[in-house]
Amino acid sequence: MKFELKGNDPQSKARAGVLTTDHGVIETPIFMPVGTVGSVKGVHQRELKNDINADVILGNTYHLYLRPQTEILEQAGGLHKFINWDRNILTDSGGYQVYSLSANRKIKEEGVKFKSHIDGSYHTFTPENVMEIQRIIGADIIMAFDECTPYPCDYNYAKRSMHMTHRWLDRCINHLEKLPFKYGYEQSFFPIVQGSTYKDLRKQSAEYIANAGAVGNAIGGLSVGEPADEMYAMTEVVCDILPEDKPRYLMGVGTPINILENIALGVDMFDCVMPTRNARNGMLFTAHGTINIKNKKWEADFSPLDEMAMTYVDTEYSKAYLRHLFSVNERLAMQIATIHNLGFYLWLVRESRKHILAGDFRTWKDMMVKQMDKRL
Ligand code: PRF
Repeated sequence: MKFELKGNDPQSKARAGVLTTDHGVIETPIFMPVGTVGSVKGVHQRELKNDINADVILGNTYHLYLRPQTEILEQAGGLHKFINWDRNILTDSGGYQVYSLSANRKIKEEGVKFKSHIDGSYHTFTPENVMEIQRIIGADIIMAFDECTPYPCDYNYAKRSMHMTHRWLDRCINHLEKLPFKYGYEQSFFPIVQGSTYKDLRKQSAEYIANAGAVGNAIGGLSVGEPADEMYAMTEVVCDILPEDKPRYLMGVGTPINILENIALGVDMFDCVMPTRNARNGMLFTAHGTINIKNKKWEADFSPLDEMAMTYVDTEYSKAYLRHLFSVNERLAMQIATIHNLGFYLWLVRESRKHILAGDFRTWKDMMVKQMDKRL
């Protein structure tokens, strides 16, 4: 993997870069649509490519390990082939899903024993087997196995957990060295900073992670319920320590405003279920604020979904039509809303990149944050 910085915003810490892997080029800042179980819910791979133009999508080790299971993915020749996606894929390690989804889990130094949310069966994730599973899934970017602490989190718990995440990182790295690439292309490994909402812990963790010398670094444990200002304070501490010349990935963030604010602090990569999940509930993101398309207010509004026309659905369908589809429970409603929201998120990061390169990102960002902070 190669990462080149192409420009910096003079009024903030925002950067524009180019990340190149064996599956293509990713211009940063980037947003990665979440495709948990091998599909970005509600959109075809063809739409992701041709209409939304996603360069990279996310998969989850936890879900793929439970279904279709690693043997099937191995027989398929990896996730790219299985889902017919020849662009980039990043897999999360399960270090978050295990905590948020499984009915039951026991965290120990060795690893995490958990109960499947599907059939109640018991499994164990360790730093070692999670690396093995991610080799088989075959994503271009794979993540360290970590513990994501909840919010709020007691200082002593956060500290102990952070140290365990660091020891787990060493185990991930040692084990990966013994595991060759399976499918003839490179996989890049990203470690994850933890430390809850404590500046001293975040600083310590960022130093530990920076020392690992990985090709890219991630920030975890944020956007778990803390106020936005606390999130930004943590990102700032961490970005000031993580190496300048490596991509920085903020996991599971966030709203369009969160994304712009974190870009301004030096983050390059984002993922979040928000554009897809909220779309399925009828929430549309636009440059002028959010819309709940289910409201009666849109019943006879025949104007295009979004005048800014980031994807074809924005001009081909009206607000009234989409509202109708939601009210009669048609699945096309979710598909249209999902394409719109992902198109908007990708537009937002691409527009950010243009403004970083033009040198006026900070001014544009402040204007956009004000403009998007509305309910229409
Ligand atoms: N760790 C991992 N994945 C994650 C997170 C984390 O802390 C988060 C936190 N927002 C989202 N996804 N492995």
